[in-house]
Amino acid sequence: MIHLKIDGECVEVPEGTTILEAARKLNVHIPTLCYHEDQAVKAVCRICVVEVEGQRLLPTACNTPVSEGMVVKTASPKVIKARKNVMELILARHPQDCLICSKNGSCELQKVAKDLNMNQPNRYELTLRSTKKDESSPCIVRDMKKCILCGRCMESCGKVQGIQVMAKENRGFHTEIVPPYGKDLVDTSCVGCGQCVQVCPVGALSIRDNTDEVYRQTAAGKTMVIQMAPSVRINLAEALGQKPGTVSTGKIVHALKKIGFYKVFDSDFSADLTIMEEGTEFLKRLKEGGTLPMFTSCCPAWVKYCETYGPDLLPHLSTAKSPQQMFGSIIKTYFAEKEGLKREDICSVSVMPCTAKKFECKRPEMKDDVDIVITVVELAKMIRTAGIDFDNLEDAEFDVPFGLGSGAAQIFGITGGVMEAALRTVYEVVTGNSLEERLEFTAVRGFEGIREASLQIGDLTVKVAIVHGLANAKKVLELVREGKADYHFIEVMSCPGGCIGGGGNAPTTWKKLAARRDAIYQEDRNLPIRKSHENPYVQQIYKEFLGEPLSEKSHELLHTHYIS
Ligand code: HC0
Ligand code: SF4
Ligand code: SF4
Repeated sequence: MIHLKIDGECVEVPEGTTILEAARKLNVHIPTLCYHEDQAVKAVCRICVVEVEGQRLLPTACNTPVSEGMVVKTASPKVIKARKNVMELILARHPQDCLICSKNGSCELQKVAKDLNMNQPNRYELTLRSTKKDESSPCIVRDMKKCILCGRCMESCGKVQGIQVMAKENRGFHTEIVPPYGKDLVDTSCVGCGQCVQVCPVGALSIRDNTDEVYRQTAAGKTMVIQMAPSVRINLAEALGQKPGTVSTGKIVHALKKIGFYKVFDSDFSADLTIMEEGTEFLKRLKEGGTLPMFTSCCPAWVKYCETYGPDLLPHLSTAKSPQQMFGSIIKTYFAEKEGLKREDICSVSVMPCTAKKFECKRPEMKDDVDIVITVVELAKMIRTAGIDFDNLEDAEFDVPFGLGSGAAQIFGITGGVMEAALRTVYEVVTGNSLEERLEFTAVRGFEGIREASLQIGDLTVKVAIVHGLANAKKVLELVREGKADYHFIEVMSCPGGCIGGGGNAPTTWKKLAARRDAIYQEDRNLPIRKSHENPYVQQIYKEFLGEPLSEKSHELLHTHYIS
């Protein structure tokens, strides 16, 4: 163990600990910008400089290991002067339009500047990068004038997703982080997952904002209908400042009503519908010798990835649409008919933890089933704009008949959840036995990037794999290609942790993901119905409208095809 003093306080830490980590142990705050707790240390921004007794130069706390007897000052006049100088240099290349920036209020640069009390005019002339704003993607907006070159986005896209859409180009003063050959984002292999947005400390990468469209359609007199994804109830309160894992289902429903939605429905309903279709498709493939392993198809970033990097493997993808799109189809047909409305009278909105869902709803084969997707972050902004006192809002109930989902649907939002939901139903359908207290398939749970499990279902040993993060998916695709993956069923979600870690949420860390995970599993346990096939409204819609899973009508409305 190493003993040192930070700002006069003694601390004992293991060898190899950095000054930053040791300071955090003492709750001493050292500002950071390029540093991110889940990423490799980069030490490029230099805002975390500290003073170490006996050293003339100021080391960066994020990458300097502690040593025995070290005496550190984290906020001496010399340190503050140096940090202000670093900040002046950053601000000399950063637009000062904070009031109209998407990151206003949650910008890490803004916070560090405020904490540093930058109260003097900048000594350096403002010289912005000349890059144009890239609004080509339906999911993400790039405004590289605001980039501070921290490199976090490159690590998320490259290491977590294995895609590397953006890279550093040019040198020194002219350095930029850009897609290859000056391409617009929409012309690259970007899958729209938003993981780069998640880690961007400033407004250089932001979620495409579709909130104005919601206001426009409401003002135009459309019948506004919204569906809420499983993770939204877990993550929305956090985006409004509550602690991670604060569930606020009823308050969100109430807020959406106040904002002007005629019907507020639950995507958990259509997640149950997905299990009926996807589970039946899986059993059909098993029985009839169809293409296996079957891949889940509810994550649009994964679907796009598969289309781009594994076109030879597209027959493995389930043809089931995602719950978002299944719901869209039902709203514009069955619901419209019941309400005596034409499809064009309805504006079908969804609130999702996901940026890629904005792209999914625009795929031509999805028609206009879902007109607008807003993310958790956008809904949080709408709630603030409407002046709603969210914390003190009474709970309200979802509308019927699409306001009821099972616990199985609820866990769709976490990695392994779609698989677990499918297994609950497939097990009971195949064996005819009730799962009772063995309902929780803990073998498919966890945060390891690739997990596998074998389960006995009747006479069959079903082998499944669960993958999150596309860099992991890449490895599994390779195994399938080489014929080395003896799985029957593979779940892939692009975002670390699944949708609870989606790009449309407030910034995520593994620590926050653990709290969101505990909340989502608790929600499952709280629900009276925990298996998709037991959802009475799902049973009713098959009886009244769809017939049975994989019927002609189901194929027409609930299934899709892929484009290589
Ligand atoms: Fe997900 Fe979904 S669970 S993708 O992870 O399948 O976005 O939360 O809404 O569609 O239901 C996201 C979350 C959804 C869909 C569902 C699935
Ligand atoms: Fe990469 Fe995803 Fe960002 Fe696209 S959205 S650049 S794929 S991290
Ligand atoms: Fe969207 Fe979920 Fe896929 Fe992430 S894992 S891209 S949030 S559907």
